[in-house]
Formats: sequence, C-alpha cells, structure tokens
Amino acid sequence: MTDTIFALSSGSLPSGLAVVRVSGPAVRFVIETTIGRPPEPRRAALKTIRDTNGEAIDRGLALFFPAPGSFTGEDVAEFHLHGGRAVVAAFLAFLGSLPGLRLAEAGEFTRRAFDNGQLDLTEAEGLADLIAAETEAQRRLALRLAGGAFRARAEDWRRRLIDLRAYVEADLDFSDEEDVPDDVSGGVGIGIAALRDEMERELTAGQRGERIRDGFEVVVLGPPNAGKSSLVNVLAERDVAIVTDIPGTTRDLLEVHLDLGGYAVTLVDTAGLRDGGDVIEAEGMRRGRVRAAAADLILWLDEEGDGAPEDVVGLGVRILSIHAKIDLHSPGREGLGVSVHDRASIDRLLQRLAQEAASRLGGEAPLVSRARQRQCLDQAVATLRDAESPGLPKEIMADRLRQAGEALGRLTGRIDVEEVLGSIFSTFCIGK
Ligand SMILES: Nc1nc2c(ncn2[C@@H]2O[C@H](COP(=O)(O)OP(=O)(O)OP(=O)(O)O)[C@@H](O)[C@H]2O)c(=O)[nH]1
Ligand SMILES: [Mg+2]
Repeated sequence: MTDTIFALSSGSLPSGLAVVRVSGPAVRFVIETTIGRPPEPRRAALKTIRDTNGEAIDRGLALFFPAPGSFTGEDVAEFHLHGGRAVVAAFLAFLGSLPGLRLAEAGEFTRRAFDNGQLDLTEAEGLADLIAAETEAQRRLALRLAGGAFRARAEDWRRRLIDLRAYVEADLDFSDEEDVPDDVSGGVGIGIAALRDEMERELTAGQRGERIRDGFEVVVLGPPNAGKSSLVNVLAERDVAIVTDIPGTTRDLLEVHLDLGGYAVTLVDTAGLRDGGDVIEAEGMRRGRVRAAAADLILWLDEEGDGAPEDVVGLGVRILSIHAKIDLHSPGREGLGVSVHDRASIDRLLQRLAQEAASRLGGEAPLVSRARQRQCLDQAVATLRDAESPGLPKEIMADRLRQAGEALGRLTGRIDVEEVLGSIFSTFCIGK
C-alpha cells in the first residue's frame, strides 16, 4: 500500500497563510480525524482543525479532492492554516504521528501526478519551470508547457507515426495481394517528410526556447582598463566585480543575471584582452574568449571607439561595439557611447540590449526549452531521415518509424525514462 504523503506546499514561514497538502489512501482518515465529516468535494469549508485528542490546532479552510480528480490523481486534502511557525509545526507533527503518513520528498506530489498519468514529462518540466520562472518570457514559456502544449503536439506526432507504420506494415503483409494500392509507400514518404519537417521547425524554434529558459548570454570583452567591470557593476546595480585603475584587475569570469524587457540575460565580465600578462591573466583571457565564442552577443568595450579586433570578429558571434568613458572622450562616430557616470547612456545601452534579446528570442512561441527535450526530438528526426532513405526495405522502414515513436515516448515519459525521472523530480521543492 502506498504511503500517504504530506508537506507544507506554500512558502517560508511566518506568512499570512500556510497551505499543507496531503495525498494518498489515508486522506479520508486524516479528514475524519481532524475535522470530522469530509467537506463537499472541491469546496472550501471553514473548520476547526483538531488533533487525535480533539484539541484544536488551528481554525482554517479544508478542501477535499477525491481521486482521480486531483493534482496527484489520488485522494488529496488541503488545509489552509495560519502561517505561524508553531501552528504549522504542530500540524505537521500531528500528521506525522498518524499511521501510514510521512513527509513528502522533493517533487513527490508531481511524481505521483506523473505516475498516475495526470501529467506527462513535458508538463512536469513546464511546472518546474513555472515555479522557477523569474522573467515574463520564462513564465509564458513555462505556462504553455505546463498547460500541455508540447504534450498535445507530441501525441499528435505519435499518432501519425503509428498510422504511417500501419500503412507500411500492411504493405508488407499484403505485398503479394491485389487490394493494397501500389502508391501506399509514396504517400507514406510524404507523410514522413511532413512530420520530420514539423519536428525540425520545433527544433529551430527551440533554440530560442532554451535561451529563454537558460538566459541570453552577453560576454563583455575589451582591453584592460576599458571599464568592463565598472559597466557590469552599473548594469547589475551592485558591486559584483573589483574595479581598480590597474590594468589586468579581472581574471576570473564573473556573471550576473538581469531581467531585460522580460528576458533573462546573463552578463559575463572577463579579463581584459592584451598581449603578455602573467600566467593567471593569460588563463583569464583564454577563458573569456572561450565563453565569448559560445555567447549570443559580445559587448566590445574600448576607450578609443576602435571596435573589436580581427581575432574577436573571427569568433563569429554578433558584436555590439561600445565606446567607453565618454565623459573623458568625445564619443566615436559610430556605435554606442557609455559612461558609468552618465545614467542616460547606461539606460540607452540597457534598452539596446533588451532589443537585441527580444529580436533574437521573440517570435512564434517555442515548445522545446530543455536539452533533454531537444535530444529526444533530434533522435526522432534522425530516425525519420533514415526512414526516408531511397530504396529502404519496408521492414526497416517500419522499424525506423517504431524507433521514432519511441523517441517521442521518451520525450513525454511514456517509456523508458526511469533514469531521467529522478533528475527531473528532484529539482522540485518539497510540497510540489
Ligand atoms: N571617467 C570614467 N572612468 C571610468 C569609467 N569606467 C571605468 N572607469 C575607470 O577606469 C578604471 C578601470 O575600470 P575597470 O572597470 O576596472 O576596467 P576593466 O575593463 O574591468 O579592466 P580589467 O579588469 O583590468 O580588464 C577604473 O579606475 C574605473 O574607475 C567611466 O565611464 N568613466
Ligand atoms: Mg575588470
């Protein structure tokens, strides 16, 4: 028999209210013990909540969600208590003393929802992202996923794959007979190509999805003393990096996270680029270049307004050139000028960065937003590509279609995912 689990599902105490959630076979027993008769399903009832001796712990709302119409698919009860530490501690201790009840592990409610088919993996991931979302774009993306947009899409793909395979297999079984039309495999070819095309478009859009989720990365490069660390500090509105007038102050990579126009942006400060320098500085420069090569945007900063040198341009990453310390020099002819002492110039830069992020991450809403999802979809596309090879024997084609379906099954968690489950659900907090 499964344990009945409970946890504080709302935030840190003390708080106005505290929501304690209970899920499992003993929920009716818990309700009868604490408040007596169960309230009408899914209706809040104001009750005195008592322990086994009949002593009042608190007065608050109780809700009962009978299986399977609950978040976990099991019987669920919710108690809305006053959010005092002693209130919650007393109630949790009381629940823990009841037979068959124990405190939930991180993500265990969601895990049960998944196990009972209330959610697929992409929805569970969307829910985790929704709880973790810090910017508007992250929230929108996560809400779409949690609402089942990806699940619906993947299920449609899977159904079409099954149909295609049925055609190919019928063709195999009846290849000697008259009543299977010859052009069946031609139609199958078109069907496979259309499916593959849709998946590939989702993969392309997904590059934006992963950026929205993980952050748009901007690496600040420039010669020593250009004012990179000062700029990063001003943009972050806190003293992250050490600033001195000694060239070569920064060595390690330092990152700060910003919300620009609803997009998560990671800003990375680096060691100033120059010839020479000691071993530590040289290593710092190397790390800066490596990070910049994988960035979405390089912010090149120099006092002369010369722009980025050849070796930086050669990294093949989009560059925004900035003329630094315009309070000391007149701004260059081209590009943007900033001074950490001129708020208006900083605001112009922030606006420009927000535009850069929006133009790269905006557009049609993506579904793919995690490496795991991309890998599953990549696999499905590769297998479909294989199935399209000219002259492929029908048996192998049918098998490839089956494999593509399996890749989608791994995406939604229908099959074969035991090893990824632990890693996904453990990212949830306790009580979710
Ligand atoms: N007048 C003026 N001085 C600035 C400005 N930005 C930075 N500085 C000064 O320039 C010097 C170097 O600034 P940092 O921010 O340490 O420069 P950096 O590019 O990080 O240098 P490294 O870490 O050595 O590569 C410091 O003395 C700053 O106070 C600015 O906009 N105007
Ligand atoms: Mg620095």
